[in-house]
Amino acid sequence: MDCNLQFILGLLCLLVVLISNPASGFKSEEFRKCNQAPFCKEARARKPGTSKAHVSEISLKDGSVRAKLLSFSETDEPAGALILLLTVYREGILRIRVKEENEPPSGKRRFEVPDVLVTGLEDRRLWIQRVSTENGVTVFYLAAGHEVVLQHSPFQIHVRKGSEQLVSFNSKGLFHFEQLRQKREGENWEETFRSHTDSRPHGPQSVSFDVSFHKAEHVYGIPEHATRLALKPTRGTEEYSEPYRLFNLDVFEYLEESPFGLYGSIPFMLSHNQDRTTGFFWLNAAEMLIDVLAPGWDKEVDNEEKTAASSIDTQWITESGPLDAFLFVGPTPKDVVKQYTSVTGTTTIPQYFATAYHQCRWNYKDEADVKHVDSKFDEFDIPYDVIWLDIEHTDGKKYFTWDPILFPNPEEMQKKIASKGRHMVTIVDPHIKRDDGYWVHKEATEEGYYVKDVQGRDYDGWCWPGSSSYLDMVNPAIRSWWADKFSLSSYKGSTPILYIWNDMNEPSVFNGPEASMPRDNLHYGGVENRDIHNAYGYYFHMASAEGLLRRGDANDRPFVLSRAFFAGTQRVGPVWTGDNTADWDHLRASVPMILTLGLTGIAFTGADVGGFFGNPDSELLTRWYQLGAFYPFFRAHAHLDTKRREPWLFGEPYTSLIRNAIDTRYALLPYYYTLFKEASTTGVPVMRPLWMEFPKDASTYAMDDEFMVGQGLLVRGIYAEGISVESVYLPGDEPWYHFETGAEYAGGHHYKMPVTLESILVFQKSGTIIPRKDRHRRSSTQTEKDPFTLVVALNTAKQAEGELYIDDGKSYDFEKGAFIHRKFIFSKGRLTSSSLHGQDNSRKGFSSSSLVDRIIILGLKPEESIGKHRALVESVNQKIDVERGPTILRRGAALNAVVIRMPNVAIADDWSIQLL
Ligand code: NBV
Repeated sequence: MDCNLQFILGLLCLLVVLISNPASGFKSEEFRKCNQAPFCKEARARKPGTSKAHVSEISLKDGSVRAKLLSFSETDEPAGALILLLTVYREGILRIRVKEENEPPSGKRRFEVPDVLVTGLEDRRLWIQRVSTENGVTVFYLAAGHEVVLQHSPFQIHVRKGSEQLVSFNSKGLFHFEQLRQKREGENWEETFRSHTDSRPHGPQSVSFDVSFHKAEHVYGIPEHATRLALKPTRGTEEYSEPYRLFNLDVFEYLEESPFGLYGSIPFMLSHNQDRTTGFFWLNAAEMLIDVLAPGWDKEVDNEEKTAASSIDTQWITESGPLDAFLFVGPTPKDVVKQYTSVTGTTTIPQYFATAYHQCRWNYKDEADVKHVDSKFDEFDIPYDVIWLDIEHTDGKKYFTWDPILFPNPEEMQKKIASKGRHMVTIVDPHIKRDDGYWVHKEATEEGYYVKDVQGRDYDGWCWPGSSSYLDMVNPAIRSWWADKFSLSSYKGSTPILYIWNDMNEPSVFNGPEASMPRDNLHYGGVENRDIHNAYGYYFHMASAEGLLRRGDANDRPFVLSRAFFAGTQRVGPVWTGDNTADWDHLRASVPMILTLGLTGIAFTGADVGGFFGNPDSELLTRWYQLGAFYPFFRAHAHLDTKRREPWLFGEPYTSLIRNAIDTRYALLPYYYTLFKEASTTGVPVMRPLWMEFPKDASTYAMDDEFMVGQGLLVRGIYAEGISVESVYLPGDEPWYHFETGAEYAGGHHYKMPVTLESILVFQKSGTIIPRKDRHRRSSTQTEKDPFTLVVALNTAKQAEGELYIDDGKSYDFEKGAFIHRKFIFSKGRLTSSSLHGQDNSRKGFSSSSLVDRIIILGLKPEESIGKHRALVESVNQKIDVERGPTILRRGAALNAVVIRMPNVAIADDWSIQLL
């Protein structure tokens, strides 16, 4: 296309964005509130106890409890019966399903989102053998002493252990199920919001109910919102007046504190108290609103249903879709995430390089710019692994192309990046430019691959390229076709070190309702966007990742970052928290946002370091790097209009401080990778709220200014300017060691600690062993053969343990056993390394030549008899010297550290070292 025309189109496009999003920031009136959506308004207005649903004809069918659910509301006209199905899965999982018994008159069935539940889930089903029915309740066994109590009239479900109720469904009587029905004479189902009319051809079909978490102190989860970790009530208090909204949207300049729905949705909530964590997941991809009801919210209702002050009641409302929910009994926080991820999958283990530092900007202008940035990292001795290209690298926003003037030799450019062990990422968005000369558009049009508008035409919306259409990713055949677009032969100019970034996949449509796709748009099988909306981005992400998998020999783990997400996204790739702002509040908000994503299954996440909109000053940028270095996904990014802010541009001391922050991450990569391995097998996130590690400590339940990385590190960010003293809480009854200095602090105390610009507050928990690689390199790939440092932090019993997981960092060979998994135990003055590989220790051809060249032991006091002079490497019967006393730990002076240098034991071997 002619360059001028392209420029004018680009300008036009920007104009559209600016008109809909003037620079003044977040515009709440652009988003539909609960009282502007009749289904939500009505559900919220319902009084407790209104639902008169009752169950009858309870039977056991194929190992599930089946019952009829009748006359669910006094006010509703009689409709056909509903069918209730209760199913039990291993490890304490109850599934609750409610469906229309008969085919709805229109023939439309509620859309059940495929591809979210893991394959093999049915194999973990437990056959319900027996139910006992007495006094209007049916009881059956769930797991580990838990029972399910189905009350017949009014219909309620409770999960209890002994006499203690844990979670209840419909105990407040808010259950409401609008059955699909024929349109009545003269009835108008259309709904208008701002300038958009939704034809709603299938009419009202909303579902809502209440869930009570008994004795819960707090509830958590249901991303994505920029809110605190412990969810604040949305009714019965002044603070929030809107429910938490789950509706994937591209929200311009989102506020750092609001229940408005952002880019992704996971309808999974956790509750926690000292003895119990539970969870509730509703598999439904339609718009969902969730109210957290403050104690006493129902006080105006004078009946026995009143909320016990000790429970947290929640109301769940969707516009459409099925009632298919899962209840998890815990009892611990880790059990609940394990249970949830046993249903929706765990985070796939990323390639090693992807856990390192990423350098992004909208946009690195051209090949010379990429070369310049890459070389500056080397000049300033700052490691980085990936350089990213945003939308401007393409030829007129046609994805899979390169701007011929700015990026004439993309393969050459990537080769240079690859020569330093680095990688590149390009952006591929879902809006396809409606340009007859663009092969993707041509094929998609010919094949009929686009999402249709309500009239059945290819939907035409406005986005970066101008007039655009959107691929119907719900269709597996279209996903497969899309995946092939990533082959090296199809994606010209791509090389095997090129990975992908999916943005705008909510999807974002500049001129659509709420800047997204109309709800009555049609997908594969006649499914309305209304029913699939929150999963659209997930399908797009899935198809892109499949493309990377197919492109080579299918043994290269894909890396595709996505902005939109849904339950199950963790199996596909990482997400980030979208367009934050370069201010202190957004820095602070990044922590609860990432923690929430981790709790709801997505372990590989981060926020734009530096803040996307606006210009951070040097202090904010430094603090952001210091915090971001501990995010599971560590990427700096910035808006097109911002000033350049690569780490060397702020001068000293900032460049050095940022380098130190990035170095810290590189040193900790072995630890992070081991945590990703854990997340991929257990679902337990890399970055964890304190209460996940200290579930009994009530003072941690609402804390989200500090967090844990694995079991070993506690991080407390600095979220304000000019701080010289900061408070930090160190939980538990065992000591902690300052990460920089090794200084010891007793657990179970709040401290006021001096801070300088040098670092944020980080501590290693006693009783842990953390593996590191401290050598300075250009990129993570270059550290492969480097020796390890083990930091042994002793508890009061003078013991510690830790793990290390290594594989080739790239392929799927680990699935065949090609990995090293070590367990380190320090006890009675002896450090041992043994294999956790299982019975077969052959490692299937994978080995590592790396040695351990330094062991740092924290917590041995001078008066202790061992570790004074020597250590014995038992396998080779060799004595080596031990250093004691102040030594350099990282940058500070290490107190009480005992250092064993060059024990020269191999990381892959069994060995033991005895302090003498
Ligand atoms: O592609 C441009 C940006 C991107 O840099 C950012 O990370 C995304 O979240 N994109 C949004 C679209 C423009 C936002 C104003």
